[in-house]
Amino acid sequence: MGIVNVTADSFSDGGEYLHRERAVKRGLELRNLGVDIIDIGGESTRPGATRVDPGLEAERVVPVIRDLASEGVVVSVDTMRAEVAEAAINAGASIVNDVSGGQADPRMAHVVADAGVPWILMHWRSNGEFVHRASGGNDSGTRRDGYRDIVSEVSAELLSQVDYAVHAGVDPTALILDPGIGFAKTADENWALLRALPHLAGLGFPVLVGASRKRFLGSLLAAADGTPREVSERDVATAALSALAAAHGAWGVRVHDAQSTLDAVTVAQAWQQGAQP
Ligand code: PMM
Repeated sequence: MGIVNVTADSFSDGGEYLHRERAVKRGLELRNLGVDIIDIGGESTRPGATRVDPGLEAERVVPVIRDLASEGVVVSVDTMRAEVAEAAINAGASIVNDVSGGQADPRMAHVVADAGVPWILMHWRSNGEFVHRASGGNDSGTRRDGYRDIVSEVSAELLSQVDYAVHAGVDPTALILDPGIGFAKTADENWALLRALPHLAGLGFPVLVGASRKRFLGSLLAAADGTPREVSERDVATAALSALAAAHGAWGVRVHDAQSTLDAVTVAQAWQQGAQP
């Protein structure tokens, strides 16, 4: 999954694709490289970001989605709002990527159920609110409380989000789970979840991993004086993580730089098969 944020303030590509033509060009570029799904978002979830008006969010994403879908691109819409998801689906989006996992908007489950599209349920302990903490970096959301056992708690919470979705009429085969790397989680918690990917994949749903350029990679690769690695210098680490995620059961990885991840995933595939894929 390739990321195109049609926002002014996303931590990595904020402002770069705010204009329709540039966003569409980037989406086509990613597709032509071999990316399967282009994820279009119109609202940043970075700490300190202010929520955008729903009308503006839709205005940002809908024209881009319409243009990409008309070129045959498979598009997911990254939104927590049912009205934006609905407009995006009408414009040709075929997947809803909801970082609130259905908690932010009670109407979302119905929109997804009616449209019959796949729904990515991400884990984010944010009490269903869009909470921010101006703490720098890109680890989003206020910690509601700590975790005693991150893997079992995130697994149980994801499964309860599944129950909620299924009760609202969503086809369980349309659900994709995402552990929400960097969303109100510490670096150690992120690594524990990544290490537990085979377990998460064993819950019975496809698993998406979104770790691209995130802060814990910056701190992992910090200079000797503790300065985190620049956001723009985290793609090698992201690609390594993509290869490992692919080898440990991920269904997909959500990334900014497509070429490095495509190469890394191809290596992981060849390794697993013991031959060229
Ligand atoms: N991360 C961000 C935004 N959307 N969606 C999913 N499913 N998983 C993620 O980890 C995720 C997401 C924040 O990163 P960005 O600002 O680079 O888009």
